Amino acid sequence: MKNAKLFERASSVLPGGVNSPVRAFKSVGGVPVFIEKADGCILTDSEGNEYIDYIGSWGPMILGHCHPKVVEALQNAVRKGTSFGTPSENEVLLAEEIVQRVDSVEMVRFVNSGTEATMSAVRLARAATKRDLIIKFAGGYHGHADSFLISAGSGAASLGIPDSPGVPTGAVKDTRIVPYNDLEKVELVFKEQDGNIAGVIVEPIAGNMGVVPPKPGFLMGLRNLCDQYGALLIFDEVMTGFRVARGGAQELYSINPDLTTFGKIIGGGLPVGAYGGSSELMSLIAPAGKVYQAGTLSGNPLAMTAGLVTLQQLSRETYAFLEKQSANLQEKLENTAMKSNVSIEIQRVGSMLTIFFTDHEINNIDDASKTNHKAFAGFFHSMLENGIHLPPSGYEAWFLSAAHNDDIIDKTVKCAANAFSFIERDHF
Ligand code: KE4
Repeated sequence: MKNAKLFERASSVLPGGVNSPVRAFKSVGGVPVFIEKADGCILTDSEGNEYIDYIGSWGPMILGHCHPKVVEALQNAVRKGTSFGTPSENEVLLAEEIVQRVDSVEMVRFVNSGTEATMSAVRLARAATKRDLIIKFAGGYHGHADSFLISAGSGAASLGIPDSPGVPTGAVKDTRIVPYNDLEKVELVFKEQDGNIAGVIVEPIAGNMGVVPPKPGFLMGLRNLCDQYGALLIFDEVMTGFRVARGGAQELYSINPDLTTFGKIIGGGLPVGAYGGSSELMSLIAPAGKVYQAGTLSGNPLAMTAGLVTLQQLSRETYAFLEKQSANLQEKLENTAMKSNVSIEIQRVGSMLTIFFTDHEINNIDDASKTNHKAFAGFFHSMLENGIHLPPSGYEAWFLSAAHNDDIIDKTVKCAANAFSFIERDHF
């Protein structure tokens, strides 16, 4: 009952009872649970119920919650102060850690969210090229800055409001939308707008329409078109950065973008975003250059500490473990669904995956929107009742952590077997 009472109180002081729309369970129905604490891959709600966590705070908790080294480092850091508004050593150390891992990045600027990172990267691309137009992909989600809120994914897609009221036409007149994985349409826009495109912003692996990997040649095609027409390629790696490989999606696909945005994992659960690229490009950013961007809490010492220790724990062995566990989960879920005659398509890259209730491959937001979201909602609640907390939307990615061991995977699959037979029996 406490969850319901908390949600009732929350709903009178917070819009929709939450601080981010997707958390409100709108697309799956029901009352969200209020999490009181977490450890490893286990969440505990306000009523003491435990859940295996596949939200992972939407990506940051790749090590699992309360990793001892992160907790210890934060405890030491907090005793030295929470924010100075001055340079501090850990922001240098974290920047060096990112630069060392991502070949295309020589310099970074820290901000406080993925949204700030993407809006700043787009401003920089426009300043560097002296052009205005940006290409984004339908179902791509780059945060809630005005110019991105058309055909947006994630919570916007979940709520069926990919275009938001309050966004003036002027803010989106310079944004062109193209279907994900459709290189021909991108080339068409470049031809039509020759010399006016400042950049292309893309999730190198889409994670906000559910997980939709790039088709072979798609990312290289974008790289070549940007080179041909003098535009900048911006990889939005807020989700994929340090998630799918030690150097992110750009390491996985061996593509060097001009700019990269980061978030989530680099904060280890505290609010951080970042954008980076060549020293030449980044030196256009104030105070080195004239492109203005600022932030009271940018480079916050606690967030830098949590991010630094998290990245330092992410060894190649950790990524190998995450790949093994995630592949094992995928295979067992596919076999279990088959036994229940439920058609699913699991799309996965590394330790991020989505179950689509459909019988074919998903390549863009249109495909994703035609999958059976009612079945997902039924599956979601059956899993939640059995102690598995999935992301509350069929347009989101599940995230595994280093704490998802074999017993956790087996318990997940066992609960999924019940959930699939519930779906099959009730013919969602
Ligand atoms: P934030 O402003 O939420 O830190 O980051 C925005 C963002 C930018 N780029 C990508 C690729 C992202 O996935 C995100 C945010 N991701 C969503 C989850 N799909 C955040 C969850 C939420 O909105 O509550």
